[in-house]
Amino acid sequence: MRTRIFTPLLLATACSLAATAHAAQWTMATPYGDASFHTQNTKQFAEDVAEATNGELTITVHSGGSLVSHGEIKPSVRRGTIDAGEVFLSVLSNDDPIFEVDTLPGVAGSYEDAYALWEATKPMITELFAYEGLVPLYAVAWPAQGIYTAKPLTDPAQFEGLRVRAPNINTQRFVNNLGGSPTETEESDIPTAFSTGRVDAMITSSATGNAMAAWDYVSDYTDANLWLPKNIVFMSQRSFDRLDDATQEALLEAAARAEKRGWQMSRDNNDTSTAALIDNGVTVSEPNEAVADALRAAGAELFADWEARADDEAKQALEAYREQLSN
Ligand code: PCA
Repeated sequence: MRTRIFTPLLLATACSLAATAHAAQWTMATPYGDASFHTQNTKQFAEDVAEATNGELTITVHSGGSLVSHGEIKPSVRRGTIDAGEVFLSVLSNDDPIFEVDTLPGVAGSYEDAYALWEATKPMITELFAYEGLVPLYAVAWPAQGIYTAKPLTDPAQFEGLRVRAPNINTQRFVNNLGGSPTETEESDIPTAFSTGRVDAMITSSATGNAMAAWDYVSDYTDANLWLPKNIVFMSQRSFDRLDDATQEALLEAAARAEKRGWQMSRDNNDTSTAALIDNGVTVSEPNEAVADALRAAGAELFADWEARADDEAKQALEAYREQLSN
């Protein structure tokens, strides 16, 4: 019986099966839709990987939460149900306050500073991911966060009772500090939240305001430059370990390129999105002094709250970032 296996035909079949089994096909999920520059960057990353590995690794990106909901993306990669994922980093804040250090006002208010903050906190974030069998691939900032309202925001008293959509817990705390009433809503649910009257205002970027056609439900964007929060793209260590050395190398190299490209896309998108908001009739302005003071006070409270929860390692990472800035 055994000799039969070595007939030429069977041998050929076995070889082609081995070749097929060798090529890896990964599944990846992101909560953000195709209108988001993050998703465009991630899809480009997947294309780059396929090209650089000659198809040895193909990554199918399921966007807009179509495969896995935002909250389930990290657990799914951890369990191995999917190989890779993208999330808004600060939604992981329940695991550790370091994940929301990029949603604190007064820490990093420019792309340069936001990138330096990423570099300073990356070792700790990588270590925390490693405990869960996960490996960060790249992270990219959103444009700075501001406030969308249905009338000009001229007086901090307008925050009183205002129902404000926020993308994470920290932003909800910030809204509370301002006297508003926050609700956490996924980006893709923003239009429904407004059309059903669940929210009056939202905190997000020019990019999301543009992608979600903010002009359909608000009139004003106060470009408050609150903070530049990031998305993080990561993979399962187990999936990575199954790849051969050359494929691993090509994947990491494509990730480095995606990070670089993504930060540039974010800057460019901020310009085009701000222009699109204006073109569609949204009034874009900077906060007046009274509003800026209120935002500063709410931010100081938010920061004190973070400091009370963060451990020494997180505070040291923030310190390292600050030292780097002063050099
Ligand atoms: N857009 C995403 C996250 C931050 C941003 O600018 C959102 O609002 O959900």
